[in-house]
Amino acid sequence: MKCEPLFPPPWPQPNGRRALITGITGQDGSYLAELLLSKGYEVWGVVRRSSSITTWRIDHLYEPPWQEDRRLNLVYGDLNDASSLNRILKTVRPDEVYNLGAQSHVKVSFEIPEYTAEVVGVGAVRVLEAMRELGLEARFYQASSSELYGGAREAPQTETTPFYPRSPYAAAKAYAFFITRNYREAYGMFAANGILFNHESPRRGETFVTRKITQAVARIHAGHQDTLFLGNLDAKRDWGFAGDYVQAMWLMLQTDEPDDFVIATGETHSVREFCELAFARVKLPLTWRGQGLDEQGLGPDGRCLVRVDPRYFRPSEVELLLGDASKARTRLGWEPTTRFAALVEMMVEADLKAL
Ligand code: NAP
Ligand code: G4F
Repeated sequence: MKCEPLFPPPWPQPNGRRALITGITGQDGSYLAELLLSKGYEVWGVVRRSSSITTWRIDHLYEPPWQEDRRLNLVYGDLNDASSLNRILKTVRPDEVYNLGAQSHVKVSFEIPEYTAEVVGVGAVRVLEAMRELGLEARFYQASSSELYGGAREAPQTETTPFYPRSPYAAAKAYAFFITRNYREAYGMFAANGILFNHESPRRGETFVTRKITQAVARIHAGHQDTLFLGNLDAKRDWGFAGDYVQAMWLMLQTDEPDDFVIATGETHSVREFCELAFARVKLPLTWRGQGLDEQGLGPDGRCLVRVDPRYFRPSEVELLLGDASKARTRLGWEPTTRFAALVEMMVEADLKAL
């Protein structure tokens, strides 16, 4: 799939600042790289070795290594390999480090909990410790998550809502959150946590529920697929647009004092509502029939378009996430620009176009 740039070139004159991004090949890494390039940064991205090429989200930003004035550089490294992180930080000496790399799929984390803990939890301290040992004065951003709230008793969730992780992924993110705060308090490092609620885009991984739905809608509309199989239709999420959320990451590293911020839209919707809006976009309004595992989403001609498959249920589910980003609004001047209906439309349109 080809990415439509959100912050297109030409890049402005260099601003003399250098940023390092782990997870640059992911959804957020690609938008953040674009944003930083559009602000004049020299951007370095950590890429892990894979048997197939994983750079499709940043291919439109690629500059060959022989281009002398190139602004985007990729280096091999891995959050599971402290020596690679040490070497990269020592040679790049960035001003800002964005730690976005992760095994970021909650359901998969139940299947590979130890690996998830290594990459998501220990990976963060590997970066922080390498920065400390090198005496780097770089500012550090940790990609914390609303999954930390998991089974929280209050909604909306704010920076003071107690954490209640409900998956190996969330437990690992809790370690990363607290170690980031600890390095700030213990060593005076500029280390900030962005507690980001779900954010989506046409670049979202295909196994996250929003993209799975919009891709299926496009395929069903084109006659390439019959039915979409989903898990819990009633889970509710506060879904925003990734392009807005990377702006918040950058803003967090431009403050006078490091702090932790919730980033969210303040609206919550169910998976079911996401489906309804996405199918309606291609003139296939859904009617729900049946209960539980037998529930079906029927199209206007009675065809079964959505079914429930228990394989997509999680051993422990997060039923409701809803964020209150008042602190970010007041202190960072951050506001989301894209609301739920516009997000669904953007994603369906992109998947229709990509077919
Ligand atoms: P994503 O699309 O899954 O991207 C994850 C990135 O991490 C990819 O570049 C991946 O590389 C890289 N990665 C995986 N394992 C690694 C390892 N061992 N060493 C180095 N890099 C590794 O995730 P995203 O949606 O962009 O999210 C970015 C970050 O924000 C993640 O930490 C995620 O947990 C967190 N977060 C996301 C959301 C959200 O709604 N999107 C909300 C809150 C927090 P490959 O391309 O090689 O797989
Ligand atoms: O799209 P999801 O897989 O995202 P989830 O679990 O909320 O995690 C995402 O957001 C977190 C921030 O809160 C990030 F930290 C994390 O890295 C990731 O980006 O699932 C959303 C909801 C869940 O309740 C899930 O049970 O959708 C429900 N769902 C229903 N059917 C499904 C499906 N999820 C997936 N992936 N696939 C389904 O078929």
